[in-house]
Amino acid sequence: MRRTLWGRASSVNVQKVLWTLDELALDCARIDAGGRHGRVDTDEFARLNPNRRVPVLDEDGFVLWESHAIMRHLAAGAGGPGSGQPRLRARADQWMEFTVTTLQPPFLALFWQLVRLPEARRDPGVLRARRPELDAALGVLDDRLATTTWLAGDDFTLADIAAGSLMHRITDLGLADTGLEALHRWHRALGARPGYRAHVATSYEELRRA
Ligand SMILES: N[C@@H](CCC(=O)N[C@@H](CS)C(=O)NCC(=O)O)C(=O)O
Repeated sequence: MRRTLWGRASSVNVQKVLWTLDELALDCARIDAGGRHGRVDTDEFARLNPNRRVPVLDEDGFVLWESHAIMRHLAAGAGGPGSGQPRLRARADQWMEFTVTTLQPPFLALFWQLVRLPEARRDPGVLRARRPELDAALGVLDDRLATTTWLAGDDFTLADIAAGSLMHRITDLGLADTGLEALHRWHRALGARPGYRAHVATSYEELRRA
């Protein structure tokens, strides 16, 4: 099967898929798209994803967008984490949904304020408003990880990849209180995984605007 992933390696949503591919030991070509690479504005790309967002997976013409859908598809096809264990899979899904609805929105708002927007367009009011939301979400993760090794339980799952893909930038920007001991213990465990080191713990300087 010929598998291609469209998306720039600096995107956290692309990183989630790259890390998943690494965990599953699946081969995949990658085409840079989005950000400074452009391409998402072309008609060709709109036919792949009408939202003009990355990542997009193409498997012999089967085209799929939305990072979490892509991760689940890859894991299901490769007999990855959660396959054949419906409750583990459901618990992992719960934390993946939490990531996309509760953790990622305040993180992205803060990331734009601290990194992506030029100084003149930053708004301290956004930082003040969204920081408590991120703190609350990280507190929920910390409480969970105080009782389990990984987010879904004893096993590493896609939930750890989904939420864990944000952790490099969150900690690098000093947004995770040092008192969140379980969260930091989990983050260190993620750091021992080659896929995290190769695809997530990477520079985001190309995204910075002065
Ligand atoms: N919910 C989507 C979000 C996709 C998304 O917003 N991707 C961003 C990058 S993280 C994007 O394509 N931005 C436009 C660009 O990079 O040019 C997913 O998880 O795949």
